[in-house]
Amino acid sequence: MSQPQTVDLPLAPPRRSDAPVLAADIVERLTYRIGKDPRVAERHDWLSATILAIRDRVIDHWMDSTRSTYEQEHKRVYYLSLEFLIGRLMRDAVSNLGLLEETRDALASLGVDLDVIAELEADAALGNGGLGRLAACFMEAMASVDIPAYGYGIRYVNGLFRQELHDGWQAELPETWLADGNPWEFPRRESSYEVGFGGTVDTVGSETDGTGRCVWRPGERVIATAFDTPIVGWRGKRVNTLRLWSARPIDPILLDAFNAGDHIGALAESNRAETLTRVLYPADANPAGQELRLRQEFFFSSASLQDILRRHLQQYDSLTNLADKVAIQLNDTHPAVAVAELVRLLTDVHRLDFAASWHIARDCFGYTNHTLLPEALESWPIPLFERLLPRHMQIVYAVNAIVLREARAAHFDEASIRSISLIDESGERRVRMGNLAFVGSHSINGVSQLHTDLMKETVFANLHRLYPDRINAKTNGITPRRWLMQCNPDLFALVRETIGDAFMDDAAKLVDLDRFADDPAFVERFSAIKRENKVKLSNLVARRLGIRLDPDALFDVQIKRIHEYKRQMMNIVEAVALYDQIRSQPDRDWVPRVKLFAGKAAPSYLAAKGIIKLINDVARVINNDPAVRGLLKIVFVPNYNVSLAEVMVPGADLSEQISTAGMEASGTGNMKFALNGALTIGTLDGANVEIRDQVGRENIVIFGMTAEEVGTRRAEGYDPASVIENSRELSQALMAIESGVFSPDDRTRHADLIRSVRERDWFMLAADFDAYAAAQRRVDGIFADKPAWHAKTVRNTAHSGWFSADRTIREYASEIWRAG
Ligand code: B1H
Repeated sequence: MSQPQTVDLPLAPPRRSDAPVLAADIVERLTYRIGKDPRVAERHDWLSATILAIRDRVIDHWMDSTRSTYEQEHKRVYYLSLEFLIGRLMRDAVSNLGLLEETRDALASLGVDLDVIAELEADAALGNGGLGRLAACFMEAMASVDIPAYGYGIRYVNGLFRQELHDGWQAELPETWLADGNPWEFPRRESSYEVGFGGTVDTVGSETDGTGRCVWRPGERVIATAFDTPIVGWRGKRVNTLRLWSARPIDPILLDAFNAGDHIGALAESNRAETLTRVLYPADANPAGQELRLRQEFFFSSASLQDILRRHLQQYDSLTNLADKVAIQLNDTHPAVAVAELVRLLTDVHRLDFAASWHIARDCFGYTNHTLLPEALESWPIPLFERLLPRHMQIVYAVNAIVLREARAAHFDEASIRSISLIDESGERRVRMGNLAFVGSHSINGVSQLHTDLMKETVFANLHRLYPDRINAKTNGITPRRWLMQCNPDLFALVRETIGDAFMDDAAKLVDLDRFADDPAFVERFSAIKRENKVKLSNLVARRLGIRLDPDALFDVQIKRIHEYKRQMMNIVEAVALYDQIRSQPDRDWVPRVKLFAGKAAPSYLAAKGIIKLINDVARVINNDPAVRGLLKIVFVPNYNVSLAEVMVPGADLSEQISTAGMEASGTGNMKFALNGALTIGTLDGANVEIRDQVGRENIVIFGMTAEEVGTRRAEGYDPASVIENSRELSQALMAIESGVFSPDDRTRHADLIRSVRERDWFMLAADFDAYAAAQRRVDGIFADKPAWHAKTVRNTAHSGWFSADRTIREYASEIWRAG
């Protein structure tokens, strides 16, 4: 698209977009592109036709953006991520183009409801959780702050599995988002690259006269083909490209084998290639460690780098200025092998010398770390790495030699040197991808201030000592377009009416709402909108689960991946304790509460799946106990995804952010809730700390141990049994669960889960339990005092502007990428 033009071809004239023109365009697309008579068109036909009409408007801006980057020789940013959790795109595109009203009116004139057809769009779930959603928010924010950027990832045919509940247990079903076609993607046959695996490394030329170099001869090759999706920035200012790679075989079918009767063998190579980009690994925060995963990582890293170098060479004809024009951000270590691949491409293919290649690579790369959980740090067994990527193995060793030499020169002791090494020699020898990403990058960032501080003290302590200027904090952000404007249009309209339009381009201006927090007329409207959003959420729950909710109850929401460190278990145990109290003290003025949960468990994570079943078991008993008189309801909404979050976040009163301090790197759901006027109940973990700083301590409910206290407590030898003994509420709740009160059909079902709390309690549920329960009663107290509650919710919205991804992206751009 950025080809220099030799003949002056005419450009398409700009398009009008008032409602009548849009309506005519939609009918035109419906007729000639979809091939449907408007009189018999179904709702999904109208959706496709609408997307096509909108898409044309997107394309106009897309081409302008690409052309201007080229002409002005701007630096390009490349965001490499194995996950992009984008969700639906139509409302995003329409709204960012400023065509929401026009499109709504156009469709209405055709007898079609925009909100109804919007629900039919597939939810693209090419990610697991926060890391993937962050990549999606960043794509939209980079376009919004006018940074020329490309996202690179994999076009998984099957994204994250669909979750069903079968008798309260999670069941995983394939997600087929591409089944009805994908109108947003453009296949780019011309952008195809070979990616190799295995084989041998030869040396050609002569070592002595300097012509010697390595040539990797892969034993296996596949083709990576690009599929582009345009990402529209706010006000259509810029449209960037999300380029996802799909694998296909070099020979689709081995005809000789087929003709000889080997019909399966003839397709083996083809199946092998297609398997590469078939499914997203569903493990969040603990890597799969399988060969196919390493193949996926290399496949998309190599294709992306070949594409980056081709684009750069075509424009600048030289690679020596690569780092001036290219910034590559590694989204965690999943693309860390790109460090070795770039060095290989520069030396072996483009014939730069090794030292120059190494410096260029480091100047191009930045690495974002998203977790400190030891089990989540990627490393690959040397035999596997060497077999699949023999040349990269050599490069890793060569780089390691440089790093270790620098450490020795700095007088590091042997233990420090061992921890810095790219090779873990403590057991089976492995390549440490975190260390590779670190040494291959000029910037290494954490995703909140606390997480960054902990990075410096823990996993990267010695690398930080050797390279003290590299680690920096970039607190995550969320796009306020999707997470306020689009998901909460009534609140958005109220804010706009109240403080004007400035916050639409600068979310920090939301602070102007602060002075309305005690204005009764404003507060009444603000809370009426919250109630309306709770009604919408209740309707969804009634439709999907047949459970009726009281929209005046406190909606207490925990939605995120199911993980022991996130402590959904602490939440459900607290529900059991509350249930016990409601039954024993029926006459207290209990605040009616609905505890809503949603989230997926990694299919192989048995403890997490046990927690889902526990929640559902507890829900069944509590929801059906007449003694509770509706004062407490428990709901697990199945198949959590971006679209469900868009309903649950605006409908929440209370946001549960209760991870064991030091374990949640940032969290981003926490920001979405605060922006939509929910109060946080949370530990001082990840970005909760910064949420407290922004909204003020009076407007958030913090409880429990700090990260430091967790560390000390563990070091001292933590004994959960004695803690449990000293808490009557906790003991009783644990005993009830373990004795089968909630699982009469299988009384010992939850025994293992409870035993792990009693015996080890690595996530310190017991240590924080009483503080958590007390914090919940504080929440009840505030909720009962309506003016106080509402003032706090307004202040949460008013002070959440800093968590706009635009702010985060500007920090990356100025401090890491030097772009834009
Ligand atoms: C986060 C992951 C993650 N951290 C491995 N790490 C994966 C690790 O498939 N894998 O192998 C997938 C995902 N995800 C999350 O990133 C953090 O837990 C959140 O705290 C953080 O907000 C989010 C975005 O930075």
